[in-house]
Amino acid sequence: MVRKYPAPSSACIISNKRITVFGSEARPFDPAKRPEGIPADHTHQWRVYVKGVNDEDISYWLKKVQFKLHETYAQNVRTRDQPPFEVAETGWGEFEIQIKLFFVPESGEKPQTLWHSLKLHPYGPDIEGKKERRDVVVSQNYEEVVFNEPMEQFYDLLTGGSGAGPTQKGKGGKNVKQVQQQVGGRTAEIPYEETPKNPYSRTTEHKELDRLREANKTVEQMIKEEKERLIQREKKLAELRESEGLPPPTRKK
Ligand code: SLL
Repeated sequence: MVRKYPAPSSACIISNKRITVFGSEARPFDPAKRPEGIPADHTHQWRVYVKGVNDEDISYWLKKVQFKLHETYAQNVRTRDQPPFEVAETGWGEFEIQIKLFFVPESGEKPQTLWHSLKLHPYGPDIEGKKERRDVVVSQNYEEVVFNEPMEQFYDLLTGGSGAGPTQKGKGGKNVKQVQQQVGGRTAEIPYEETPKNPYSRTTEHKELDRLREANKTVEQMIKEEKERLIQREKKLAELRESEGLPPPTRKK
């Protein structure tokens, strides 16, 4: 029988989170230095990857990654069962890449699917400059993986333990504090500060949250501006219609 820990209360659930970084890097070929053997219609080289924050090792909980490329690629499902979890390719077009994460069996977790939009062409500010310099086009995201009810062995893996995990007999209801005491101060909670062995900490988590909040603000600002533009356009449209003697536009419900 597989013994599980009592489900932690929601206040303690952060103990079981891990972050992955996934994304792509692409660069157009220099026409003067095209590598040999690349199909003539291929314009870019690129790679898609899954890795840890600050390149930390994640193979103790991530077992394998399956990348599903566009059907125009031969053998479009590419599996990597050890780091680096990445696929390097060349091509001509952008597409959605399905990334399936498979966890170590001890985790008891089902595979998790992510999607990544492969970006070949520069975006954001100074597109022309980026094209001219043939800058690398990076598109990167973060995904939080939550291990809901880590089993004993896996708890040890997550906490870097030696297998001397809690030994209390079954019976749910023990709170997490007790579990922590029984493992001699080791904890599955995220430490406050990073250490060389564990670059993921609450500090990095907070930094990441700050970054997300900033990104959110930018998006909200963009939406606001877009709404204002829309209002202006509607006004203009109403004016034009009026000058043509047409009735004012009716709003779609
Ligand atoms: C597009 N919907 O039309 C996308 C599809 C597919 C890109 C992009 C394949 C290279 C090869 C390749 O670059 N596919 O021929 O092996 O933009």
